[in-house]
Order: sequence, then C-alpha cells, then structure tokens
Amino acid sequence: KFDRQMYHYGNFSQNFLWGVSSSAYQIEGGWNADGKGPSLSIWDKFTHTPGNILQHDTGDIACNSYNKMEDDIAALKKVKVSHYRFSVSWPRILPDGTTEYINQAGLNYYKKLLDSLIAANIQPQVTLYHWDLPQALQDVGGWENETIIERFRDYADILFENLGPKVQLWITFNEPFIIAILGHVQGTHAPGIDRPDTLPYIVSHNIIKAHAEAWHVYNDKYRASQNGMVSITVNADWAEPRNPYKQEDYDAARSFYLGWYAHPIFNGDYSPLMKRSVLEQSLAGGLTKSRLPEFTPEEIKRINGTYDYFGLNHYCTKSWTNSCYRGVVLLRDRTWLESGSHWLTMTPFGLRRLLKFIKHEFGNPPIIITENGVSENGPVDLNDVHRKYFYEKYINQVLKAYLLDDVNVIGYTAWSLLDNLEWAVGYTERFGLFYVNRSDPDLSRTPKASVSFYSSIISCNGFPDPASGTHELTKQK
Ligand code: PNW
Repeated sequence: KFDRQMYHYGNFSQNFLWGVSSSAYQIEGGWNADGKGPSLSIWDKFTHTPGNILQHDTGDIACNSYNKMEDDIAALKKVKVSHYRFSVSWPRILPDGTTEYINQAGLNYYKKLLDSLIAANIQPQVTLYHWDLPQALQDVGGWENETIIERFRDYADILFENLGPKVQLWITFNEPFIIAILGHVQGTHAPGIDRPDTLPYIVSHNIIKAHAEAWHVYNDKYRASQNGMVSITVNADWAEPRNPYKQEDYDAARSFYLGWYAHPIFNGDYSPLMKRSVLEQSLAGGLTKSRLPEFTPEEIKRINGTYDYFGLNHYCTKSWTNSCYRGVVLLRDRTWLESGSHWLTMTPFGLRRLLKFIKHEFGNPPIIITENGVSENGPVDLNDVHRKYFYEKYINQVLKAYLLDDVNVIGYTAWSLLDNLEWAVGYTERFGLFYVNRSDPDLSRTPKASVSFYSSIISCNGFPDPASGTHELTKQK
C-alpha cells in the first residue's frame, strides 16, 4: 500500500484496546501495609539505601494508590480507556516469596481493584512481575539462582487461581532486558548488582524459563475455564542503522535485545546472530566458551510458543553501530526532539519500522503495545504540548503499521496514568497523563492537557478523516 502522506487518516479495528499503564512499586505506596513484609521487596531495600535514588525519593508512599483506588478509577474513567495495565506486588501476596504463607490481605487488595475496574467497564491487564522481587528471594541469589523458576511458577499459579476468574490479559515479565542490564550490570536498578560478563545472561536465561513455566501452568490448569491470554512484555528501542550500507549495522539494527527474549519464545532458542556475537565477544575476552548459556533441546521445545500475543514497550529510536550490549554505540541524531529523560528522544517513525520488523521476525503475532509515553522534568506545566505531540505522532505511526503494513496491532497502552516514582530518578521525571501534586498531603491528581487529547483519539478510535464528518479531534488541538 502506498504511503502518500506524513499524516494518515483512518481507524483501528473495532475492538482495539486503548489503555494506560502503571506498576505496583511506582504508584502503590503502602510499602509495609497489611503484611507486606517483614522481608519487603528489593525496591524497598534499594530506595532505602542512601545514594541510589535522586533526591532520596522512595516508593514508601508513592501516589498512595494503595489507599486511593477510587481516585485512580475516576482518572481512568476520565481518559475513557478500555483497559488498565497494572502490576501485582509479589511480596504483598507472598511476603517471603514462597507459598509457605499466602497473605490474604494482599490478594484482597487486588481483588477489590479488579472488581472496581470491571464495575467501571475497564478490562484489567495484569503484570506478574514489574521488578519488585521479594527481598527474601534476593537473599538466596534472586534471578541468578535457578530455583527461582519454581518460585515464580508457584506465584503465578496462585495469581491465576485467585485473580484469574476476573482477568483476561496477563503479562508474566515486564522488560527482562532492563532487569538484566540495569539491575545486574549497571546496578542502577534493584538489586543494584554491578557484575557484567556472565550474570546478565544467567539472569535472562532463568527469566525466560520462568516465563515459560508460568505460561504452561496457565495453559494446563486455567486456560480451559478462564480463556485468557498470557504473554511477556519486552522493551525495544528501534535500532536505526547508522550507515545503511554496512552489513554489520543492519545486523545491529535487528534489535539484539528484543531478540534475546523474543527469539526463544516466538521462534525457539536464541537467534544465530545472538549466539555468534556473544561467542565472538567471549572468545575475544579470553574465555574458552560463550557467556551465553545453552538451552537443551527439551527446553527449546518447552519455551517455544509460550505466548498468546506479543507485548511491546517502546519509547524511542537509537542509532546503532554494533550488535551487542557490550561495546554497543548508541547515538542520537541531533535533529531528534528531546524529552524530560536523557535517554528518550521523540522519534515516532521508529515505532512503525519496529512493528513491521516484529511482524516479519516473529511470525505475525497479535501485538499489544503495553507502554509508550514521554516525560517532562522541571516546573509543572499542565499544558503538556510535548505529550500531545508525542501521542499524536506515535499513535499515527501505529495506525500506518496497522493499515498500510498489515501489522496485527490489537492494543495500545500509554505510559503512564500518573506521575510516579521513575525508579532511579525518583519523582523528577514525570510520565503521567495526570499530574500528582507531591506537596499536597492528599497527593491530588490533576489531568494534564494530554488527557482530553488522548481521550479524543480513543473515542475516535484513531484519526478519522476530518472530511468524513468527525471533527472532534481537530477541535481538541
Ligand atoms: C520502562 N531506558 O522502563 C518501565 O517499564 C517503566 O516502569 C518506566 O517507568 C518507563 O519505562 C519509563 O522509564 C524503562 O533507560 C527504563 O532506556 C529505562 C529505559 C527504558 C525503559
């Protein structure tokens, strides 16, 4: 199909999912409430350790969503979303990480949240693991210790059993790449480990196996009665080749880190490109074998196909010149607009290319964009023009991918509902559609201008041609 214009008019499919997302540690607060503890999570420990978080911010209170459920539901209704993506705090349910003790109060909190969402006609999308591991499991090695695969499977089983009747959309892991690299190589995220070399590969290997086990539990025990969809969310920048004529730039542009997780799950085993490049780097570093662990043939079979859709978090494009996280050169083009986060430039074109890449590389799966959004920092500005610009351009690229490239995109989820704890930079970078006033003890939420803007895209289900009669979107600008 011929792409005639910069801007494309048209609609998404009738049952397209429109949502916003959040995660437990970033919004809930209630850090030690109702039996979450005594061991708490690795993020409680990490933020309570001086020097880790900008301004000494913590998630102790965060947006107090633990006690302000009604306010959050009201905010969701204002955006008029069809689904809400949130995560469950593992230590709220299993304070020491194991099924030895199941904390009913924790389960009740999420049951109440699910009931409120369903009453508001909002479909829940539940992430099992958005980074807040029970500290007790970290104390025995965390994701490095392969017994965690069983722990995660048991935790998933409990959630499916207790919450599953109210949930149709599940995500096992949020962004395994960030867990491996920021948590275990750079040490800027919990558990704050700074050990490159083999550790990120071991951590990732265990996460991939844990994901597969959780999917199989659902498939074997719950699918017949609950009939939902379970997948994983991987994050991927689009990697634009620095020099389109150089083969190694093309290889780099094939998103090494997206394939790290998606290739075993969607295609079976690590990709040949990944195996080759890690082996070469390992040998060059004086090792006698690759740092990348191997899956046995049985494991490859067990992992391959453990998805019901493709969960994608995407923020921006980087210009790449190498194909491995070690020694990779990430560049930005100086013509790309910046945001409130140093790593995030506004590069809408990359999302369409990435979606097309996923379609071809991973067998044309249904895709839900589970995060996409932009930040500001500095003075409060409720008229967030940059966010309106971001959503309009990015979502329009999604529409092009859907209409012109026949990519099977079935949902879009904005990050984030509220200004929240942006991990290592605390509350300084704000991704929210709603501003949270942190000097107000009540932590009041105020819609930014982007709320009605995004809401109008939702009610139009895309970008209907103004000439066809619907002018709502044009009026909003
Ligand atoms: C995602 N990077 O993380 C997370 O899923 C969210 O919890 C987070 O708030 C959001 O994006 C915004 O950062 C990322 O450095 C963290 O490229 C870091 C990066 C990308 C995504």
